[in-house]
Amino acid sequence: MEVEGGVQFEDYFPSMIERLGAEGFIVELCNGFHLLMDVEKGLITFESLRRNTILLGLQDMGDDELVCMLSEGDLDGDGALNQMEFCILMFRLSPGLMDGPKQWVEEI
Ligand SMILES: [Ca+2]
Repeated sequence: MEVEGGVQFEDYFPSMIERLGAEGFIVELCNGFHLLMDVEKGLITFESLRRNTILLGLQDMGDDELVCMLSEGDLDGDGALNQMEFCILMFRLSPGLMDGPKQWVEEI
């Protein structure tokens, strides 16, 4: 996943979907997950997120925002994001990107 410094999600994702198509976008999301995750746990934790946000050009995000992002995306309440939770969160952070994000979420 290549991100220029300071690019925001809302600017970045629509053009990415346009370029890659929905399927390619999902592949990129999975790549993003692997960039951000804690390798030993296979999950995105606060620590792994904080360590790796710079890779996504999100180094300006504060701890509060990271905590918020984690709690927003954490569906099973274990305090970390697994791959599915991360993908769902990314879709939710990108409102109006696709016609059927909910449908897609139900399929996985
Ligand atoms: Ca979780």
